[in-house]
Amino acid sequence: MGAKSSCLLSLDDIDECCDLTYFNRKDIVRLFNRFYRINPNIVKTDPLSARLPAADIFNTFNELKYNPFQKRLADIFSSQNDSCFSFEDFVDLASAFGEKAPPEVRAALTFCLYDFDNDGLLSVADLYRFIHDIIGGSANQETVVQYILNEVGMEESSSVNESEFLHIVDRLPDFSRSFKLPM
Ligand SMILES: [Ca+2]
Repeated sequence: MGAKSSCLLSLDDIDECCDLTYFNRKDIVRLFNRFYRINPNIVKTDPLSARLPAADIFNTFNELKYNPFQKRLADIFSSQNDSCFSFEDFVDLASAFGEKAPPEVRAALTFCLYDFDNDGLLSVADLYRFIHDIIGGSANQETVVQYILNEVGMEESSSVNESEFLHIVDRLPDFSRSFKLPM
């Protein structure tokens, strides 16, 4: 059944996905097959618009299963804000974190992940939220926050906007190698 799932997308559908992402036709078909296999009965009713719980997708993909940002990813990429992904939502996520995405695209997405209160600024409050939600409560929060502030040259009272953040990660040699999610 899964082997035939790519027939559910028209060539126009596939090309549209290619136009909107960093994927080629082969990538789109491969990702669709993986998406389809999560719940064939639902996906075949409306291949492009059917929505699957983000949690089901995260649990199916080893690349996402242990990602500490699952909730943030669901918040950012669920186009209906319902913690579910259509195939297009899922492809948007895979593309933005994919190996073919330019580093500045991944950096912008990373900024969104860290901006927990979605106010367009990375603030000390976001850093505390990051440590609490992602690293875990056992960390010495103030020490970690101070370390990060020192590393990025931020004052305790200041915040960083997206372009400043992009400038910061541009100086991090490991950034373009890390923060990838090849699927
Ligand atoms: Ca913020």
